[in-house]
Amino acid sequence: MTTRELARLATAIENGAPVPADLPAGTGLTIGVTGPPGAGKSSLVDAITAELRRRGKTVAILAVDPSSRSTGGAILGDRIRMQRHHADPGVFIRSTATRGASGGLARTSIALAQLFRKAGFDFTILETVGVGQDEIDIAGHADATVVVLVPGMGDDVQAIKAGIMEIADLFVINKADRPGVEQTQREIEAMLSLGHTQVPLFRTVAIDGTGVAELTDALEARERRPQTAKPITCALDHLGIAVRSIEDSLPFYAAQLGLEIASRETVEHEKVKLAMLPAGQARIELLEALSPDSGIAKFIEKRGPGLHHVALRVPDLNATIARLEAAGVRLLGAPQQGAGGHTYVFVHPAASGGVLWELIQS
Ligand SMILES: Nc1nc2c(ncn2[C@@H]2O[C@H](COP(=O)(O)OP(=O)(O)O)[C@@H](O)[C@H]2O)c(=O)[nH]1
Ligand SMILES: [Mg+2]
Repeated sequence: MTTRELARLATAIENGAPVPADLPAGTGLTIGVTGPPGAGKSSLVDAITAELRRRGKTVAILAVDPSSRSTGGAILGDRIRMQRHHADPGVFIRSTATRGASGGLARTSIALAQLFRKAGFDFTILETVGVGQDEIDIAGHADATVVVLVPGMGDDVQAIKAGIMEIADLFVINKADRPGVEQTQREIEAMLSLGHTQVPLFRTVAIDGTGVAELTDALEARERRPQTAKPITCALDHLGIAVRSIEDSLPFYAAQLGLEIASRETVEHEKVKLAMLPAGQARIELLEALSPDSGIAKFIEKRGPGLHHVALRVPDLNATIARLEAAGVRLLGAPQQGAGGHTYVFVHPAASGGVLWELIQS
C-alpha cells in the first residue's frame, strides 16, 4: 500500500468508513503513549521512532488530540517535532481530532490503529493526552500502554492515579534531566505497592535519547495482546424510582432485599434528594421530591410512586445526541452536569414507547 493510499483510507475512516475487511490482519504491535500535556510524549515518540528505525522497524504514529481539550497548536507542534521522519517511507504520521461519523474519538482512533497494523507497520504508536475515558478505551486496544510522567508532579500523581492504575503497562519518568526524579519515582512506586501491581519503570530524557534504547527493548519484547478487548457499548447505569419518602421506602430495599446505601445526595436544580443503592454493575436510585414543583412531585401526583426513569451510560453522548436529533427524537432540555460531574440528558418518553430514558456520558 502506498503512503497516498494509506492516507486516503485513514481519511475515509475518519469520515465513518469501516476498516477494509480485505486487508491482512497484520502482525505489528500497537503501543499507547499517554500522560499529561507537556510531559514530552511527542518528543518520546519521536525518539522511540528514531530508535526503532535504527533497528529496521517501520512505524506508524497516530497523535490523538481531542480539540476540546487542547488547541490546534499542539498538533501542529507535534507535526513540526516529527519533521525529521517526514521523508522516511518507513514512518507514517497522522494526527486526528476527529470523533468520526460512527461514534467517539476512541472508536475512530482504534479503527485508525487497526488500519495501520493491517497496512503492515511493525509498530503503531498512539499518542493521547491525559487519562480520560478516551485514553482508557484506547489503551484497552493497545498491546502495551506507556504512561509518561515527569519529575515534580506531586499531587498530580495522586490525581491521575485511578486511571493510570487501570492502563499502565510501563511507566516512564521523562525529563529525567530535571530535579525531583527520585521523589517522583518513590511516589509512583508507593502508588504501585498500594495496588499490589508490578509495572516496570523507566527514566528517559526524550530530547537527547537517554534511556530510550532500554525502553525500546522493553517495547520490542512485548507480546501481542489477544484481541479480546471488549467493544465500547452501552451499559445500564441506574433505575430511578420516585418515592414519597426515602426513609419509608428503605426497609424494603435495604433490610429486605439486602441492598446497601452507597451514598445520599441532593440535586438542587432538580429539587430532589436521592439514595443510591448499588445492584451489580448498575444501581437503584430512590428519588424523593424536595418541593411540590419538582419533577418527581409532579410525577407522583400524576402517576403515583414507581419507576420514574431508566439511565443508560453511552460511550459518546454527543454522538448519540446528534443521532437522536437527526432522527427527530425529542430531548427534554439541553444536556446537564450531574452531581458527579458527568453529563446527562433526558429523552422524551414518546420516542421510546413510554419510558423516560436518561442518557449519561460514560
Ligand atoms: N528538559 C527536557 N525537556 C523535554 C524532554 N522531553 C521533552 N521536553 C520538552 O518538553 C516540551 C513538551 O514536549 P512535548 O513532546 O511536546 O510534550 P507532549 O505535550 O507530552 O507531547 C518541549 O519543549 C520539549 O522539548 C526531556 O526529557 N527533558
Ligand atoms: Mg504531544
